[in-house]
Amino acid sequence: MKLYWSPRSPFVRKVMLVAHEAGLAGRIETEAVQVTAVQTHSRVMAHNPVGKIPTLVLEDGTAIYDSPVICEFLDTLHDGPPLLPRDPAARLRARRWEALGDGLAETLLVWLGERFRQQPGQSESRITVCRTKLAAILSALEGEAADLEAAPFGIGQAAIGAALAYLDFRFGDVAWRPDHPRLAAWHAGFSARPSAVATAFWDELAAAAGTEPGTKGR
Ligand SMILES: N[C@@H](CCC(=O)N[C@@H](CS)C(=O)NCC(=O)O)C(=O)O
Repeated sequence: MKLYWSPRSPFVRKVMLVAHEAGLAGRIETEAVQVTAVQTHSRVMAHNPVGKIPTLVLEDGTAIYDSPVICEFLDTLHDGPPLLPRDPAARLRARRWEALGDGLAETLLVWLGERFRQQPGQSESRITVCRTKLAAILSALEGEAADLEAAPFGIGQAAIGAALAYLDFRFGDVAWRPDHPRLAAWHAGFSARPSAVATAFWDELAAAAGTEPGTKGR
């Protein structure tokens, strides 16, 4: 199976985290593509009319998107501990955690989009909304850090771990750790997992241009 992929996408990273945790990474061929809110990619569009990554294409041509659906599919392909809990209450909580992580990633992508916009087109009010949401999400996650630590690693931790790593990757000036010590401790443990090490973000565009991550390309 082939995954349309980028080393700079939090949603792609969530899928790859799940693939590594499930022992499936070796079965996934990746094709690097660049898609943004202002740039489509013909091969991604051919499989996914929404034009977003991650998009997974199976051997028989079946396309699977978006990241929650891909993760649910991958979880059916292995016999290890499930990434989506079978117990309904635990599953509901894992899905909510996934929504929190994905919501954080979406918020950061909107913020990044504003940052790329040239002045005077930049929307201060949009950036303020992103900051407000970021503060609220971090506060909610700080309150759940003990549960994130105690629960078996799953889809929720993958989404939240990827989104917090994206915060560090794109917004290194946001010092979120001092006010969220339990979440910071949990994230340190997440970052040390082999799956997290294997899927680290990488901004090849900024590297090629000799600039900081987040100043070129999405
Ligand atoms: N809900 C989607 C979101 C995926 C997403 O927004 N991906 C970004 C890259 S990080 C993208 O493809 N952006 C292109 C666009 O906005 O058209 C998912 O969970 O897979």
